[in-house]
Amino acid sequence: MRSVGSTLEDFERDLFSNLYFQRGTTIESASGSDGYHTLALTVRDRLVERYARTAAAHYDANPRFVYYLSAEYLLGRQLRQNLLYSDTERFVHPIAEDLGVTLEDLESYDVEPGLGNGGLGRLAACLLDSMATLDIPAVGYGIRYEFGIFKQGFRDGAQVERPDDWTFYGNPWEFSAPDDRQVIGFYGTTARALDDPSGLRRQWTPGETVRGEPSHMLVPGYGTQTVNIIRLWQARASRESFDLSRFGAGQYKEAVEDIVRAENISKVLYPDDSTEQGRELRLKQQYFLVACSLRDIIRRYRLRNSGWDAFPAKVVIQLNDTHPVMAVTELMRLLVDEHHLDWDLAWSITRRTFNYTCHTLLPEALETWPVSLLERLLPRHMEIIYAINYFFLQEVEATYPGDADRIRRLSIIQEEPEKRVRMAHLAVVASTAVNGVAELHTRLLQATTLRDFAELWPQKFHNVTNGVTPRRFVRLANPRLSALISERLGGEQWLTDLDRLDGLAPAADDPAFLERWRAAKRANKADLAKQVEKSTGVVIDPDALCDVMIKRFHEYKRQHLKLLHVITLFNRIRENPDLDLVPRTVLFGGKAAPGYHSMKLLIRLVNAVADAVNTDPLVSRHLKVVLLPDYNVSRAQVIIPAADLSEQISLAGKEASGTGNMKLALNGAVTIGTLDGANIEIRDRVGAENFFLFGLDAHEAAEARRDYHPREYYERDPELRAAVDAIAGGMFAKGDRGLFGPVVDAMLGRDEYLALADYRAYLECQDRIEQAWRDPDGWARMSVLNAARCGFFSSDRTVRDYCDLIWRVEPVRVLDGG
Ligand code: 26M
Repeated sequence: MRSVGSTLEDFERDLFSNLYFQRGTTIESASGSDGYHTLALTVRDRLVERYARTAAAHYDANPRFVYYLSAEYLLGRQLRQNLLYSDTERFVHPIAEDLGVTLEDLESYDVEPGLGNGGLGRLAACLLDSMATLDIPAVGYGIRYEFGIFKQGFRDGAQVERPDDWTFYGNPWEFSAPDDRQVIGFYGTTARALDDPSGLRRQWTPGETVRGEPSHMLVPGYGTQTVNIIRLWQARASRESFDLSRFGAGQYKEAVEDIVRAENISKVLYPDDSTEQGRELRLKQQYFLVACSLRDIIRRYRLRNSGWDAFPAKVVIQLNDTHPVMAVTELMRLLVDEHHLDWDLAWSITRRTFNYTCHTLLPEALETWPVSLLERLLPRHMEIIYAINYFFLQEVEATYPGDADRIRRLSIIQEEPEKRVRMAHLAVVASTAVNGVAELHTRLLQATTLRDFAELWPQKFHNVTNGVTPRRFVRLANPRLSALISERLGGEQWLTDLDRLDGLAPAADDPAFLERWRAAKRANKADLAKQVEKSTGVVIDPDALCDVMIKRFHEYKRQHLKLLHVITLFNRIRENPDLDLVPRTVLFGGKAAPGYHSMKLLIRLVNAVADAVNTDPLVSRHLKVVLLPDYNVSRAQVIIPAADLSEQISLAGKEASGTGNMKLALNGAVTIGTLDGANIEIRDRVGAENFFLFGLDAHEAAEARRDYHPREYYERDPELRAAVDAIAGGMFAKGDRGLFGPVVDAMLGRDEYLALADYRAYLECQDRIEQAWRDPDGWARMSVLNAARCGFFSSDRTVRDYCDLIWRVEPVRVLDGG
């Protein structure tokens, strides 16, 4: 194996070699982009060598592999991460200095692959990072969308979406692997396999075929030699698709029709989050992902194994929500139809291979697909679903004889108002283990959404509380705090053993330490202030309380409750300009799905309120409001280290877990939150005295919703009334009472997520926060204790839980190359 060498001289030599031979340019004529690509390739070379050793070690050990199937990944930028993981950042500074550039300049060319929407996609990336760090043999499979999550801009305060052409300048981090391409089918017909007496084996003749071309990106572990990969599929037309005769006849559009149709499959990420949107192309994407991935998994299995008996011992597949659940029917089809396994054996293998993670409780987010669509698009898979359901319901009938209602509730097929396939039911039936993503979420899943399944198979259900990688979200995002932590703890072991953060707890009573902790936060806030001014023109004060709400815009997350607080502060200051208020910057970040009209209107209102606040000379002395455009992983890495206050104010029982809550607490932000998702577990650990709790709990919220009249809250609370009236009266719309009418109507009409019921408790809690902020040492103490006690929320712990409870995989150590 070729060694790249580990010295500064080696690095410098390869840098110049890559500039010349890979970029084809010279130091005299190189552009900034050339510089970036050259550095990226040189760093990548260091990881390639580790990857080669990892692949060899995995081949030798023939271990059980985790295959993580996810329609989304939000990996974040790669350059800084890979410099850190390959321990080469120290080489870059002297070389860059010689050449008169900075690492910051070069990093500005590093594009983040936005191949996901939000929490679910970022969780996938954190788990991959931790699996590599823990030496777990794993491959992530996904789709190489040509366009990722849209770029968000504002025009007159309204969200405008621009395409994310993330590969425009090339992606130096990926390798294409055309030899591993796959061909998969859609549409067509099925027929009986003549030599199969059971009738369960059938023959599918697809009406259309599409090629899947894989590329992979390296997923290095931190502090270890393991480098795993994430394999992404791009759709290409099969080779015969170009119609030369039509082209010759001048029918240019028709000549390429089939190519365009095939390549549209991986064209764009669906920018929805927590809503199920039944679109044929989305289902095609899902099947494309799993059909290509399963063939690849089987190809890999066969490199070292023969027969099928050992398959579940060597392969464990984790379904990231229901998006990849067609993998279940595809594996059954491959085993039964193509490899002629008997149905029962195939089903036993399938059930022992799959596991399913559920990420929601919202009924509107539970995927279902019309039977009519599946019959047309994937006719054989629909037959297989019927057969799986038939045998499953026989099992149910045997357990609960004559309980027709239960059979109807459990069935994979929903009958009314039209026949649809319930993807979550299929996932549960076909999986060994089903998990929720926080304790409350798992409990509510068992008590509500999946209750009948939890009764039938209680031992299938597990909790695996989410986590986040401390490498990206503390070490890379917050180098100042990281240096302080390492100094105090006497080393960097905390980065791979995050429970060690509890060693900071005594420092919470050390005034000199608190001073330095505050100084790090202050410097991070100054960095953020520069970014905010650059992208919005708004000047913010780094000494003000930095109050942060960063997450997708969704009604259940209740950005509008935060806005009612802001408007109330606005009203209070205008009524009493001498009010002794704590200076505060309220920072929002987040995108709304392009079709989610109520949330796009709310974004417009946030921008309008921000404008009113920031341009009012009296108000803006105390308060600034900013909605930072185009929130993404890179922006998160700037905002999170600067946050003093973390807003986690979803209606209790609605947020499955949240992960931003963990990132913020680990960076010393204090949480104001409801008893929802992982907030509960954060509070249990940091202590009630270091967490600002308010509002209804999940049980109270469910009760209150039965007979709820938001108007009563509006009428009884003058400050609430004034805030709502300010919106209704057109104060933020130049007097136009119509513009934000729908926002007001939603609040006073149904108020689906009980914002008005929680308003007073929320405001009182914010008043307590102001009191706490006035005691700088007391606040810093809370801040330190939040970080010190959140080691549990490392995604390393999450992956260990998956390994112990679900995957039963062992690490494979990769030896150092020398
Ligand atoms: C579905 C159909 C069509 C198009 C898109 C979708 C879809 C995409 C993403 C639906 C939901 C999606 O994501 C849900 C999600 O992000 N859930 C979040 O998962 C996090 C990780 O477990 C949790 O922390 C969050 O609480 C949860 O909201």
